[in-house]
Amino acid sequence: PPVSLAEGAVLLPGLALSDAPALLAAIHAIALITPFSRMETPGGRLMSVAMTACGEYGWCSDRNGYRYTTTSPLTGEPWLPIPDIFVTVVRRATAAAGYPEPPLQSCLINRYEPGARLSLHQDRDEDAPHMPIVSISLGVAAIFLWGGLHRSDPVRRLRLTHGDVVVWGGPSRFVFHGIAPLARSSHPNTGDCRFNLTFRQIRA
Ligand code: MD5
Ligand code: FE
Repeated sequence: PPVSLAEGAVLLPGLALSDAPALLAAIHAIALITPFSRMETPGGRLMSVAMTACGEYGWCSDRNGYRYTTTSPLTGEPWLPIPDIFVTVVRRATAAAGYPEPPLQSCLINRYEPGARLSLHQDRDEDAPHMPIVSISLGVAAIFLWGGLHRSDPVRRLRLTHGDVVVWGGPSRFVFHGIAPLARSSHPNTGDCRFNLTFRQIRA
């Protein structure tokens, strides 16, 4: 059953569980064409999370900043279309969370290896604040860090496991969040990795 985390934020435990093998197969197929890479931050550091994307827009970082692009900086080609199985799960999740429209302009694919982390941040590179973000967790469980609208607000910890889906909308769309360093562990479907799919609307 859906778990309300905060206003606008809904955890859907295991919503993607039965589709996880197909989601992972699609991730691997995308990565054959548009490989995972560890991008550089504007500050010159290499991110520990490896990323690729699909959809009309993909998120990119380099020395010049963060932005959404319509082509992969690695291949120079347009990002691949979002696979049907992704669309199916995102529609199911947004409907279950009570949102009228699924965010399907961009899918960021994050790969966490042991020790990889995402430090506390807000997602502010999109121009569609009214649209929720849908996040699907696959593989090794992670501790999601989940703060408030100010960086100094207290941070809660939420364990996200294989097949969990979270819809972040309304006032929860702009909370500070991150992922604690991934534990060295293994999952039957992903080895020692965690994958996260994040779906967003980028342009109003
Ligand atoms: C992850 N990725 O597990 C997370 C899932 C990212 C990122 O944070 O930016 O790639 S998305 C979690 C999220 C997104 C937007 C808002 C909130 C959480 N939130 O309000 O807590 O790799
Ligand atoms: Fe984020």
